[in-house]
Amino acid sequence: MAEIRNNWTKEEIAEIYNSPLLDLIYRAATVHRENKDYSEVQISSLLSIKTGGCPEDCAYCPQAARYHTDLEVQALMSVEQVTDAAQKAKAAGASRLCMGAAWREVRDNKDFDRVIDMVKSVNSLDMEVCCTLGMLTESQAQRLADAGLYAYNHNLDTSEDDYKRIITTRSYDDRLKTIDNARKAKLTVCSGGIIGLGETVEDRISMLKTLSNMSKHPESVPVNALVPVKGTPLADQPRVSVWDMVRMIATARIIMPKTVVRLSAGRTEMSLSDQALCFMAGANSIFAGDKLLTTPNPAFNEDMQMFEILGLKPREAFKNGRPEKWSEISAEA
Ligand code: SAM
Ligand code: DTB
Ligand code: SF4
Repeated sequence: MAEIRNNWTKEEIAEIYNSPLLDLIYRAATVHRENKDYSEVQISSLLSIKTGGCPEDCAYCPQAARYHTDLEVQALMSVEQVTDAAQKAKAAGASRLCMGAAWREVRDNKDFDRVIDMVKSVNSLDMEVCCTLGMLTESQAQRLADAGLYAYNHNLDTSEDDYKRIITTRSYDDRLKTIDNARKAKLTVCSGGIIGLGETVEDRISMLKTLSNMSKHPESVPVNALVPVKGTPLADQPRVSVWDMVRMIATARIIMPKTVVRLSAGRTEMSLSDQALCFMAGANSIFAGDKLLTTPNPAFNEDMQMFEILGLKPREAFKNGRPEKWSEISAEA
């Protein structure tokens, strides 16, 4: 079993990231096999519960109100709509539902009361419930936890130094504070980033250092490839190469051996063999369903065919216990 370390240096991470590709994949696959059932892949379904009209200026995001994208703005869904979508996702094999809202932060109002009811409803379906709602105070995190929330997603997106180039309406420290608030409420943490924003390899390494130096590693780390959207400042960014995706995933797997590493946005541009390499390099989660939050994702049937061909199986929900037993849960094994 690999040792869990929270003191990785930039030099060590860079050495791993820049090692010859096949050595890197071999090492990551070895760590994966020592620490995980490598044939199990978690299927998470995404649901945009409130779409567009966001006041933030994240340069990659089609939901920022200030950019002119072809997005249809949608007010907060009803609890019934969410329950219905969750049931469908569960029937299709998803064990986790991640609900996303285009909010800067959570406010203590009727909308948040409704999200609390959504969390209760999805939790009662025996699915792991995840939310990504923007910034959060400790008491809001506690309310979500009390309602049965399993995980909170809050991505770092890039390195601390690069952050100001991508987002000016909040700081890296704001981001870290919210993650800390989720931790204080004993929620599991899902936090990762995006590659293809125009960042350097050093930025990627620095972000991986921040994640792996947290006192507890995030239980999930999503690795997103930028989906360039017309109307956003990053619309013309070239697509990232699959090799960069593989390097990010493999490095995350090696330095955070127990974490669920998610091959997230960008799969529509990847072939089956590209994705197979990512699974080999340690990815053990995907978002399934033909839509991410607002952009396309491979069709569910295609993913099931891919699982069949690669001999992968969906991971069941709550493998490490239910939220009532938080004290007994360490990292997701
Ligand atoms: N508003 C909340 C927030 O920003 O935390 C939650 C929703 S936000 C859309 C969730 C995450 O989606 C972002 O942190 C970012 O990592 C990812 N994301 C957004 N647009 C993307 C894009 N075009 N390509 C890849 N990932 C994207
Ligand atoms: C994550 O890291 N990626 C997901 C989820 N967490 C919330 C979101 C990807 C969004 C891609 C762009 C879109 O569909 O709007
Ligand atoms: Fe808003 Fe989140 Fe999009 Fe940023 S990433 S503009 S906070 S929805």
